[in-house]
Amino acid sequence: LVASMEQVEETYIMVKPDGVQRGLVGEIISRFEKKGFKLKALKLFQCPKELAEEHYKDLKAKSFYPKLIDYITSGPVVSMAWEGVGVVASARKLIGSTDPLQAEPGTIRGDLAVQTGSKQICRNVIHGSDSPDNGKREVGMTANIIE
Ligand code: RTP
Repeated sequence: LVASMEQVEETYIMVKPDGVQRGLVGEIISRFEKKGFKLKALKLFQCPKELAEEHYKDLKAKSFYPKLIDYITSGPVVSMAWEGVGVVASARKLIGSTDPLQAEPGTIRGDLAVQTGSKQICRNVIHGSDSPDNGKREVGMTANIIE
């Protein structure tokens, strides 16, 4: 376990449309920079439906999937590749729990997001890869689709 934490990894971080619209991009970048991770790539773009579907293909069977695709394609996102030792797990800790109401203070979701309504898809400001393999996959996928 200790050995795997010492790997230099890459993670895919995406500021979701609510985060971009609310002007949280600078704050989010600042948190990753201050932690000591290295920014490798960054792009603002409107996520095409096909990329959103590919990105969230594992969630296709979920009841919230159609709303999730609508949410992610509803406005520009900022996609980033961040590099560092143990960056995948560390980024998930910096981001906090999926539900902003459950996310601890001090985390990005805990500090910067609330739930907007009981019937709303969870608008939680940011995405971070959940494994080193998915980090590579998601960074590569975005690089291939956007120039
Ligand atoms: P992410 O992949 O975006 O970092 O999020 P996660 O691992 O924390 O959560 P996941 O279960 O993979 O869900 C992906 C995104 O779908 C939205 N969601 N809404 N019941 C709901 O309203 C609901 N459940 C999931 C969130 O935006 C979540 O981040």
